[in-house]
Amino acid sequence: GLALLLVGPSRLLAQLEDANYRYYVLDDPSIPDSEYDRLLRELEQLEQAHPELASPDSPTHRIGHSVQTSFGKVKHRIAMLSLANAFSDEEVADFLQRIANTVPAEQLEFSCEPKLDGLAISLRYQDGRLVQAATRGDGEAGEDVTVNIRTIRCIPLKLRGHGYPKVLEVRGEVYMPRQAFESYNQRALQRNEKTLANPRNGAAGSLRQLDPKVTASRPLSFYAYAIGETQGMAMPGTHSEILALLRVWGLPVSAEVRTVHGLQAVLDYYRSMQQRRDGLAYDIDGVVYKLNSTAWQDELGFVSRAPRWAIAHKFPAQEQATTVLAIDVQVGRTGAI
Ligand code: D41
Repeated sequence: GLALLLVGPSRLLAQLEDANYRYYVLDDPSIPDSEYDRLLRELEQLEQAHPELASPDSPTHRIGHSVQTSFGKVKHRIAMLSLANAFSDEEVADFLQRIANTVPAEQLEFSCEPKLDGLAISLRYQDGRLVQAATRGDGEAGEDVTVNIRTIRCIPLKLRGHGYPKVLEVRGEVYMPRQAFESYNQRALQRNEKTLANPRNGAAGSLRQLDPKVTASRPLSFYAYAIGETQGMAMPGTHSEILALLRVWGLPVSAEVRTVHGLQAVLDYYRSMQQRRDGLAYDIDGVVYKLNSTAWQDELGFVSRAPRWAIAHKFPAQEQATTVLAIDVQVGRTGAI
């Protein structure tokens, strides 16, 4: 009996973590949602009966109880840089040319990624456990949104496996998938609640909630796109290998990431993402090119808080300012305007 109890929660926990990984990171679900919910309820019951066996990293502990009065401040150990923008092929060509002045031609390899329209955050893992999550803020310091971030189901509370560094900071974007945004607003309308203006505002507003229960009710998601501080392990020498490792450790990375060589190839990536834009599950406002070699990244450094080795190639804006020319008011049969 005792042996079963000891094994019970940790086996269930492993099953739930595995199901989560297959669903959110590999995009290849292993069990139906109903089975996941059944396992979660089983774990809940076991933990209620034997609280001493419950792990703080259990999926039953994603939502904390405390409502905060404000967010603490977090100084980033490594600044979160901003991204320079390119609005045309010529500006991208200039960006590559500047790099080519320093970097040999055969090293002009770029990791290309969609540029998600969300909110940049930094996750800090210590010994594989999520200990802190902070917004980007001004890049030097942000706000402590740990309790809110913990409610996002695709963000692992514990890293997978054993090969991760003692300290690992993961940078990425919190976003609201388009379909989830639509469903959320439909429900809000039915209940006479406030709707969200757009997925980006939805993501930002949801993380700014002082009550984690409110954040938990918002359909948020996350993609990792960089690392910050690491301790206790040498990281690979290319950005694409780093992303691949983050994925192994259980972090969601966009399936659209590609490694390509040279100007023509990055522009081809831009065109193909532009074509596929409407079919993606999330809003993007462009793509990002990052020089793949971290040694050459370090060599290039940064100017005015933006790395010289990365650039955002923006799509033409879809939202435009406009002028209302006239409003025609009609009076209905019942007198309603
Ligand atoms: O998808 C994004 N919004 C995105 C943002 C991305 N895919 N990559 C990014 N990479 C960086 C560097 C190169 C500085 C690590 C970023 C951002 N930065 C970024 N997000 C907000 C400010 C900067």
